[in-house]
Amino acid sequence: MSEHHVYPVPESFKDAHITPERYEQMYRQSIDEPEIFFGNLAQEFLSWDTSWNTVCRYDFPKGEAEWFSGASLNISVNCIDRHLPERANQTALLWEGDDPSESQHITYAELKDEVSQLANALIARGVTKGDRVCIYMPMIPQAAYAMLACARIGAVHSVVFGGFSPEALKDRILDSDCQTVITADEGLRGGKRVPLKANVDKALAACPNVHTCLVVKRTGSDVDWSEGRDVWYEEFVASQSIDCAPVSVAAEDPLFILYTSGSTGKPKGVLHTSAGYLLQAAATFKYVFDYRDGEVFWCTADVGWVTGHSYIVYGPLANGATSLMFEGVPTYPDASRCWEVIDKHKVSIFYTAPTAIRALHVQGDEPVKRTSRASLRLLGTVGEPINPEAWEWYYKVVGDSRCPIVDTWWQTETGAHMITPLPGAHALKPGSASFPFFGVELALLNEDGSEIEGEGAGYLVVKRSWPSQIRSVYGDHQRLIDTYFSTYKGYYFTGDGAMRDADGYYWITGRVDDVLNVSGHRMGTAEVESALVLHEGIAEAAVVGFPHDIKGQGIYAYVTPMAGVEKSDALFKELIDLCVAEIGPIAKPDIIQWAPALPKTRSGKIMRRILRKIAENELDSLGDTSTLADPSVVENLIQERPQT
Ligand code: 6R9
Repeated sequence: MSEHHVYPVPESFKDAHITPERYEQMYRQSIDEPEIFFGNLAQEFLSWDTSWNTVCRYDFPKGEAEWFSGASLNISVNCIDRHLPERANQTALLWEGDDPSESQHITYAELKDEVSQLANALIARGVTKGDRVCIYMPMIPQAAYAMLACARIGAVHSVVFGGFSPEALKDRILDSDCQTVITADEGLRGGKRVPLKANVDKALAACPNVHTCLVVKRTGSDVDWSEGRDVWYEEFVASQSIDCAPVSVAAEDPLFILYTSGSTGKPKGVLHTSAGYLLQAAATFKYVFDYRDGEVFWCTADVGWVTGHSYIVYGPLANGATSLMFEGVPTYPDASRCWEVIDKHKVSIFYTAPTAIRALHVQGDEPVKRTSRASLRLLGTVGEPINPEAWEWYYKVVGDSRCPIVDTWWQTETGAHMITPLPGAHALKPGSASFPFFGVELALLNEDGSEIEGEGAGYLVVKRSWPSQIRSVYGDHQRLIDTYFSTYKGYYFTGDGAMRDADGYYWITGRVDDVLNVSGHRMGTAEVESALVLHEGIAEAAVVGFPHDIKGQGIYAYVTPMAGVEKSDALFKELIDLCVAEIGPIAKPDIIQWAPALPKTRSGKIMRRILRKIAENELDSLGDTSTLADPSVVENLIQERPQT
């Protein structure tokens, strides 16, 4: 957390949407007079069918929050139709294929037709308001059409990242009882094919309620076909009318479910509703990225994550922006790809994850410097803390010391940005997410729940509701209360630790629970452990994170085989395969250490703190080991630690 450099607001941002004075004034009003502030914001950013009775009502201990209740609107109208008078021929989605020779411009007028036809196709298959639709797609325009088509008819989408395994997909389809799935024959990433339809087939073997599977032809490869259930997207959608009357929904009707990992149990279906979510996605998009009419905005996330929801689809489109959607990976065909795409499409704003920046940084400056990047005006990061070295490289080499970097802290549960610099308002400190967005009231708590004033470090909590707040855990409201509103009564608990410096800047230090952040992907240690112990030769497993140069965090698994089971290379491989099969390739352990036993307290609790220290190779600071049932277990693990 070096505080050596502070980068003032550059001259080119002196006329930004939000200046320092405006930030102070707007932030103060958002806290002192939230009804007025958010009422005005809602008028400015969204188009409504009917107006609200109350701006906000919430009760944290009950896990309740309502924004703009009484009002109604349609999310697809807000993202498409209302822009048509002035933007029919403007590019809404700019798609860049995995293969650099492929790209496509979809105008707002075309987007309306595509979305309406797909919405009619869904209606023809019996999908109605409130039904859940699973979207398991590569990064192609149809993924965005699918989300917006659901929104048009009031159906609830559940996008599942295309890198998840059939097993993980099945769990998610069943948990939210999706009866319709939209997918593609295969995906294409970095020149490799991803067997999406085959994965869906495996998942659906255990999902008898799914009556429809719409399949986009992406690669044209052979796929298995279930007559009656499977429908080719192109044929069926093309035969539909391009007119589909949008269904007006209540502000608090659900818009989507998105599964995310927590410290315990299976992933949770985070439920977001309509108006509040769209309002914060839209307002943060405009203010945080200082978006100007006509600019090309590029967020490299996958639509399978919340970042793709809020900053590829909903935030940009609600603002009538041009949003670039990229099918591939930053290193294919080579490490220049991102910068070439920026030049090709004249991208003004580029938003990516620290893990991608680190992966490109190790390739050196040349792949960057051989491109111009003259169109770039602003850079952003999201997903994990960014180390100051990566920040400086991003700033100096990628941005030519010209573009501010917005380091945006937020979560699947928060729906949109919560802590971030505003590029026209705040001097930047590398590694700091800086200040709360409008309406976000933060606190840092001590272990005992008391608030820390001024400078200090503690648990990061939010003190009041914000529009894009998680509304429930799908099918299990009690889990919402237990996870977020019970640890510290009266607060939303983020699961992150943070530090506040003397100037009031926030520095996120990372998760304080058993959640890993591997290349910006959230994963519960418990999920990986459950996968490992599925193996009949394994008695017990404990998983922790360790610092990884590129991924931020790597997965370190301590595995105890059953007595008599050989610790072979074959077993090692079977365990890796199990993690891939149960969760997906992102869950592959980086290190597996055979552990004759795990360090436990006398009451039998695994002492993860010690396992974390061994994984981090911080053997001198194991801390208090006096409660260990058998200290020799730790000695053994240290001696047998694989060299990393
Ligand atoms: C948007 C997203 C949320 C967790 C969050 C925190 C970490 C996200 C960060 C950051 C430091 C940032 N995180 N942004 N940590 N600085 N700018 O990533 O959502 O996948 O739910 O992850 O990611 O630990 O709690 P999600």
